[in-house]
Amino acid sequence: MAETGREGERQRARTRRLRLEAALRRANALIEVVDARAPAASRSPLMARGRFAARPRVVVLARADLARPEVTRLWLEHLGAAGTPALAADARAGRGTAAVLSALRRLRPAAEVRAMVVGLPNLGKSSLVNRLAGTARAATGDRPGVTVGEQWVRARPWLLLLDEPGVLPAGGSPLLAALGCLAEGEYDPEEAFAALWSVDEVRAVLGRRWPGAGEAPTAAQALEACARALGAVASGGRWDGRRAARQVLGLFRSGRLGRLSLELPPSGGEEP
Ligand SMILES: Nc1nc2c(ncn2[C@@H]2O[C@H](COP(=O)(O)OP(=O)(O)OP(=O)(O)O)[C@@H](O)[C@H]2O)c(=O)[nH]1
Ligand SMILES: [Mg+2]
Repeated sequence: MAETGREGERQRARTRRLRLEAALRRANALIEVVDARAPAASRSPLMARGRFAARPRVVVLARADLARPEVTRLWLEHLGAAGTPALAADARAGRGTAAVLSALRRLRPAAEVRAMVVGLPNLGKSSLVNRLAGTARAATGDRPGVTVGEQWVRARPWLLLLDEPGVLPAGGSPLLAALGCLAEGEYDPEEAFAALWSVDEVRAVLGRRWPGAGEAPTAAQALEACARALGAVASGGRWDGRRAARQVLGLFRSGRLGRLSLELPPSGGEEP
């Protein structure tokens, strides 16, 4: 049974890859969208593969309003030093999107740019398409899986954008779940909490907010401290870890824990 599930997942991943590769033939550029809070972990593994790796691109660090500006700056320097035009954007407020347009124009100054927008689910790809086009043509929503089919949007006389559904690496990961890339029911909230808690800066923020959550020796004990502070109690008076984890994840995703970056760029000059 488990084997069948894994086989099914492999098949679906293959189908998605083939569909994206087919779409790529009609595009001459990529807008690679990553999460500014974790630009390496949220990078689609597909982007390092042959056909995708060779395509001229602009990397957009999306949801930059939720990341620490000084860390985002380090990422932009790191990616820029590796030769990739990289920009930070907040597609909800429209910040940074004019610079994305200029970078796209510079990719192919004399030709029509047909840019495919790719990245993990729920990072704000469709919101970015709408901002670049100055319309609300692409459907957006506060959960992964809103875009279901591909859609070309004319953004400028010289620019066509291809909005694509988000593609997750097989199996996802607790960190990607914490970032909001996995649908409810497809991940364990307590594991996603543990992934967040393992980041020093997040631990410090949690500890300042809820006594015991920062210095607890394990993620489970930290979660218990959060559950007590949040009043997340299940029937029988036991603390409710799942509920507390969901609440903390919600606070993190909406920025109510403050601006947080989960990764620093590597010190060398290579791409993430
Ligand atoms: N804080 C913040 N939220 C954003 C930003 N861009 C988009 N969002 C929100 O993130 C959610 C997902 O946005 P979408 O544009 O639908 O994301 P997507 O990548 O197209 O998602 P899928 O189509 O499901 O893969 C929405 O609730 C947006 O309002 C941003 O820069 N900052
Ligand atoms: Mg979308």
